[in-house]
Amino acid sequence: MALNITAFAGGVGGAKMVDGLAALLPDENLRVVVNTGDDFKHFGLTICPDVDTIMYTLAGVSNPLTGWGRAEESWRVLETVEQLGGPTWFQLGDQDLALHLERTRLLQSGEPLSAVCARLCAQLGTAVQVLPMSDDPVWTMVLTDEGELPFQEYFVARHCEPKVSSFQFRGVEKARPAPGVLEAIQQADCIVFCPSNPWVSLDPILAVPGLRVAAAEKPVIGVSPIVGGQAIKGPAAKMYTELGYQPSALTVAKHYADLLTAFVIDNEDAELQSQISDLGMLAFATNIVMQNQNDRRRLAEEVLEYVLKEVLMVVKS
Ligand code: FO1
Repeated sequence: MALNITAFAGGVGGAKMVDGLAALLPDENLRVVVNTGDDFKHFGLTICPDVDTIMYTLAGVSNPLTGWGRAEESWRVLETVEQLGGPTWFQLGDQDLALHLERTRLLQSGEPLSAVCARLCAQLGTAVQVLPMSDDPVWTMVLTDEGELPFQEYFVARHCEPKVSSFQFRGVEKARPAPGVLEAIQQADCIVFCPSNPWVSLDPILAVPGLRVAAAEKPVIGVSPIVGGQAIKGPAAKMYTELGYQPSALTVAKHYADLLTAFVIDNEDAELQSQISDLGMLAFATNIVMQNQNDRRRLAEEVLEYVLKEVLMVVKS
C-alpha cells in the first residue's frame, strides 16, 4: 500500500519536490496544498503564481529555466503591451496569459478558485489534487523601509531590494480552508513541508485558521530550503538576515519546531544534525539540491523511505 502524502508548497522549490513525489506515488495518494498569498490582479486578471507553478510542473509544461511560467512560450502579447507603453515588469507569456484569461472568466462566473483549479488541472492533464490553501483572498504584504508593498511588487518589480521588517497575510483571519484541504491533511499518513520559503510560502498556509492545528495532529517532515547558509533558489537569505535570523537550515527547523517530526537537511549542513535533534525532531542529511528530474525523484524516494522507516514510528505528543 502506498503512503498518503499531503505536501504544503510554495512555488518553484515546492514544485520540484512535488514533481519527485508524483513520480513515485499513485496520483490519488498525493495532494498538494498551495500558497495563494502571492496571488494578485494584473491587467484585471487573477494571477496565482504558486498554484500555476505547481500545476504546470505536474503537467510537464513548466519552463525548465525559470521554474515558473510555461515551456516553449511566446511573448507576442507582452511585446505589444511594451510597444503601447504598458507595464512589462511581470513577465506573462502568451500561453500563460490564456490560462489567466480563462481562470478569471471562470472566477467571474462564480466558480470558487479551488473548483477552477481542479478544472484547469484536468485540462492540463494532471490528476494530482492541487488545492489552493483557501478560496478566500489572502494578500501577502511586505513591510519594508520604504513602506508597505504588495508581495509581487516587492519580489518581482523591486527584486527584493527594500529592507523587510515583517510580512502580513492580509485577510487570512477570515480565510477558510478551501474545500478538500482539511480532508487532505486528515487523510495523510504524513505531511511534507516542501523546500519552500518559510516566511512567504509556508507561513501563509499555516496562518489559514485551522490548518496549523490540523497539521499538528500528523507526522510532518520538512525539507530545508537552505543549503550552506544560502537559499537554494531566490533571494530568501537576504530576507532572513533582514528579519534578524541567520539564514540556515537550523533557523528553519526552529521556525517549525512545534510541527516537525523530522527535518531533512543537505549533507553540506550535516554538522547541524545534533542541534536539530536537540529541538525534539529527527534529523536526516542527504543531497537535497534538485538540479534535474533524477534528483527530484531520488530525493522524494529518500524522503518517502525515511517516512516509512523512521517518521511513522514516532508517536507525536
Ligand atoms: N518571477 C519573476 O521573478 N519575474 C517574473 O516576471 C515572473 C513572472 C511570473 C509569471 C507567472 C507566474 O506564474 C510566475 C511568475 N514569476 C515571476 C514567479 C513568481 O512571481 C514568484 O516566484 C512567486 O510568486 C514566489 O513563489
